[in-house]
Amino acid sequence: MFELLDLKQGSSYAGDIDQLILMITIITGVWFLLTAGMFFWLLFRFRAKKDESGQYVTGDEPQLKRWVTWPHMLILLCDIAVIVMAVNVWYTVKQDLPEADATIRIIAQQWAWTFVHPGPDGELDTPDDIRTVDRLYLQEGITYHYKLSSVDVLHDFSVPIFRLKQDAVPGREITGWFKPTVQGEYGIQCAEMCGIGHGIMGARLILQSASDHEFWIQSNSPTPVAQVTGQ
Ligand SMILES: [Cu+2]
Repeated sequence: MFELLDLKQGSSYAGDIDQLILMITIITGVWFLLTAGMFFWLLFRFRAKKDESGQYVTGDEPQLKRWVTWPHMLILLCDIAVIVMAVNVWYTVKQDLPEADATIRIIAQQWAWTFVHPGPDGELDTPDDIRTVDRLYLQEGITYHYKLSSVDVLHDFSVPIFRLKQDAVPGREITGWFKPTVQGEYGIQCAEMCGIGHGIMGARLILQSASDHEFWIQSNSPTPVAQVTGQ
């Protein structure tokens, strides 16, 4: 279904989030059809007729109360099912932190994204780090940790293909993770109103194969490997 809509899933947990949203849509959709159907059936069944006056119903009678109590119980059961599924997915995406193969830094500001990629040494916060603006280069198939911060106001790092959204809060460094699963070029956007330039605060995500990414790192590192390793 998601393939038909061309909603490409680009991270290891994108499918879980889509499943959850689909389940919620189905559950609420079924209840919507049931209640709307019942409503119109009652309108038709008890429509005004000649020589018949309306009946006043308080709803206190047990045989009438059932029509409220039973659907109420069933909806509570659906609520519990949705909560269990949602907490499960939330734990995977936001609470759990699988071991990282690489770590990047994401810095939000009005109105651009700065990305800091580890250089040839694979370590962040070393002289060979590669800084880019509005272009994030990642390798598919490996697990990343990101360290997200903001230098001014609230922003939100949103990557639709990952189904990821994370607020950037001034004064805090927020650590999260993702594992890209496809190659290609995709959109990144700011998903928190952050001032007059909010609408243009987009960036590009370039997901590369291992060899392409290695080539990108080697050709963009500000410091030659020899200087860093002392060889
Ligand atoms: Cu913003």
